[in-house]
Amino acid sequence: MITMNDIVREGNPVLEQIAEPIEIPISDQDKNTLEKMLQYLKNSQDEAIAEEYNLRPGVGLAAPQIGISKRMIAVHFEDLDGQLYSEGLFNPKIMSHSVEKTFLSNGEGCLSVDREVPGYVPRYAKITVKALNRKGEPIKWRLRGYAAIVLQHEIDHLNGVMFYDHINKTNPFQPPENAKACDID
Ligand code: LHY
Ligand code: NI
Repeated sequence: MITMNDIVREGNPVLEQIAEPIEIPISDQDKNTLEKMLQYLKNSQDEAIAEEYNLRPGVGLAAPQIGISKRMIAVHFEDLDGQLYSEGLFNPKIMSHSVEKTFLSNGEGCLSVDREVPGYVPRYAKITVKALNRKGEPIKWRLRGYAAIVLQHEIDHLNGVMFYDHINKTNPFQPPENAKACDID
């Protein structure tokens, strides 16, 4: 199983690379890796398991974060209206996005970043994502708010982008233009 020992931290060049597309047909090895990534998220949200194995809770994980420079991500969370997103995605792509932006009022964190980086992270308020799910079937998700934020955070990792790259350096808490805050926890 994946634990925090497998998670690479900022400074590791794999987090700065553009990840390679997954080849079709998807190999059993890639499917296996993605299944393990999703399992990490589920384990990390189970209090007993997380305590036993010292897992930092997460709602999303991208393959470069376990040192694999390939375009796959896993997500496991409920959005603000209770809809469950629990899936592994191959070659996820943002097909379109709103002009309107949003940002988490509490800022973002990252499993690969062992420090707090304060500031608002501007994100598109709505996105449409296409991908292949963990069985290899095509999916299309229309997302807004929190769900849109999480997916943008993870897809950024496939492009070598960290959440703090988006924070305004002179004024980290300057509300982004055209943006409404997204409140969670
Ligand atoms: N995981 C973060 C986590 O805490 C993702 C995240 C996304 C945090 C948006 C906060 C806001 O689950 C990762 O760092 N994955 O890359
Ligand atoms: Ni991250």
